[in-house]
Amino acid sequence: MNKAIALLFVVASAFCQEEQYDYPENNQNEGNSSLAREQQKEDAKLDYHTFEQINHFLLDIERQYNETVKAFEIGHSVEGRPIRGVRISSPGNSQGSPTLRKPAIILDAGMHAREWIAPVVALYTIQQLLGNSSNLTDGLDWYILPMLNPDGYVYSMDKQEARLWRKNRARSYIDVCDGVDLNRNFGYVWGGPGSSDEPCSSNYRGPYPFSEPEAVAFARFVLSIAQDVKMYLTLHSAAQAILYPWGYTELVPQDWQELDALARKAEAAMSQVNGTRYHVGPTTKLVGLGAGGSDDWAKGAVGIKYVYTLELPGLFYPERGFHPPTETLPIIAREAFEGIKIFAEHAKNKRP
Ligand code: 0X9
Ligand code: ZN
Repeated sequence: MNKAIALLFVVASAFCQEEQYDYPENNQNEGNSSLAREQQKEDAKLDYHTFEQINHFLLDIERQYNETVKAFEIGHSVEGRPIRGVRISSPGNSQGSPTLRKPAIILDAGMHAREWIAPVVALYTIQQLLGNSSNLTDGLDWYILPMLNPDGYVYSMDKQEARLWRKNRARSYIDVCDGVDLNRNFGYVWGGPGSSDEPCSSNYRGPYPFSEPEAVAFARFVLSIAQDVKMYLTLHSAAQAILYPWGYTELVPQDWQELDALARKAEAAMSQVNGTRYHVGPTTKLVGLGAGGSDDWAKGAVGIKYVYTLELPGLFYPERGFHPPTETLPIIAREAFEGIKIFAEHAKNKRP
């Protein structure tokens, strides 16, 4: 385990000391309504997905909800896999007319290969948004990209020795080590502290900013819709925390109090599900420095005000930090979705 990751584990497990992750047999907040029972049945089916399943899901959901969902492709990975997303937008949306444009929110996952829980939550979010009871798509356009690093993900699923792979699969022809950490490759204060110039490091930032096609594809996509985007949420694991910028410095942005207040509101809602508490704070304070992240770039370079990295849990089960047992997935997903709802409500009120 490299030093940065080891530190993350030490720091995060220190934070998590008095926080037991209790998986309940019956969630008391659910009540007994038939809707809740239906939801519980659906949730019980949650499982990890292969890359093919994720793609299949996106295309399938587009077919099923063709009024609301549009699948799109932002580019390809090093090994040529498509990087896809869906736009979820209630009918009546009005591309084109500036007066009718809606605010937008971007949610991504899968930038780090081994963090398998993140795409599970992204797909769960899509399902919930399309469910009967959601009005979160009225007045808000969603762009959800569940798998930004398909090569790394496939590699981490292919063989047991690669289970903890984090980076993409860029080939190094000079060195012995492959892969770039996509969350150190973004071009805002690229090369700063908490990123490595050593190809064998799991925090290797790449040879230059935006050297990786996955990061370029995502950045171009964000820029193409930037004027509508009010919020960017990026799903990672497993520090059980809501992080806001900066990751490149110990300083905080001038509007940090607004970011902090909203994150605490989201965390309060998340903790209602099952009592799980998430840490809230600036990246550097909670998990240490890490320059070149997509979050810093989204805020610093693109100017999106509300930017959060949601670190899902995993450390409550230390030997399987990146692989929470399947039966805990419904709770993790529900907790995350409660937070995402709070964030989205806030984004909705921000006009483009
Ligand atoms: O280090 C990271 O990239 C993220 N933690 S993880 O354990 N999922 O790898 C945190 C990202 C926070 N943001 C920045 N460092 N910019
Ligand atoms: Zn991560």
